[in-house]
Amino acid sequence: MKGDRRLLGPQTLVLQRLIAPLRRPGPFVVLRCGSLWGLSQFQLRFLSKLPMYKLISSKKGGLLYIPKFYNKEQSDYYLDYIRIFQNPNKIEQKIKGRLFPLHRKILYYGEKDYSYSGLTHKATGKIPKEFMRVLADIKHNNNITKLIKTKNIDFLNTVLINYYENENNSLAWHSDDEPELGPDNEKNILVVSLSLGDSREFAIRSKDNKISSKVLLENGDLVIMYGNFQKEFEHSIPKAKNKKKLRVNLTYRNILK
Ligand SMILES: O=C(O)CCC(=O)C(=O)O
Repeated sequence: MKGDRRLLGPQTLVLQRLIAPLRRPGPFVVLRCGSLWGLSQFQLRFLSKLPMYKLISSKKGGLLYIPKFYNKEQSDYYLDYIRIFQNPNKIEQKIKGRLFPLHRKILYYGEKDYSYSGLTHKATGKIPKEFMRVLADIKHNNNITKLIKTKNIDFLNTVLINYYENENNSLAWHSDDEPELGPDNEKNILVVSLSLGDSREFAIRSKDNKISSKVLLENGDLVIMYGNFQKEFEHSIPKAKNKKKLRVNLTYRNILK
């Protein structure tokens, strides 16, 4: 299975290196979902068609990785729609009072302003219905909602669309932990992230010991960060060493104020 191969190569070893030191304070493990959850044969059969991995997991939160949440046809269709009908903006970021061009283009839809790392995206209104589709598809997948312990994810009210046009476009280390993500933002932030187009590495690093690891995100892969993940970890999209074509990432969050 393709999803398995991506985790069973050197990346698994790297992930285990990340996970191992974290085991001491808490039970962080790489789980192949289905193996430890006492699921019925029927559920296991379904899960084997849609493998999911808790790459980082504790009672308080984690990172769920679902390779091929959308198949190639669905993902290509979505990417074509975004390429043809959406117009991303070149953004400038203020660092120490000076403006610098951001290493990627961005488009934002949401009911509230969203500010981070010296830039602000202005509210536009509700997420357009073509982008609500992803949330509806997650909501109808009981296996996912059970694992992230959130039945209803309609409360996510913004989508940030990142365009990585080539290998030089990147996203620096950060956590999604801004105050507008909620009063509970140390313990409970849900971020849903869909990848379309070319593959890119998604890097994760522990804030505590700075040990890092990577997982390759491909066309149609879904990542869900939940609970206290943002408190404990940072993530980034590093520049790629080899040539890359367009990758578009849709990231859904709940902005409160
Ligand atoms: O492109 C990605 O996969 C990550 C996006 C992300 O981390 C963000 O928008 O904060």
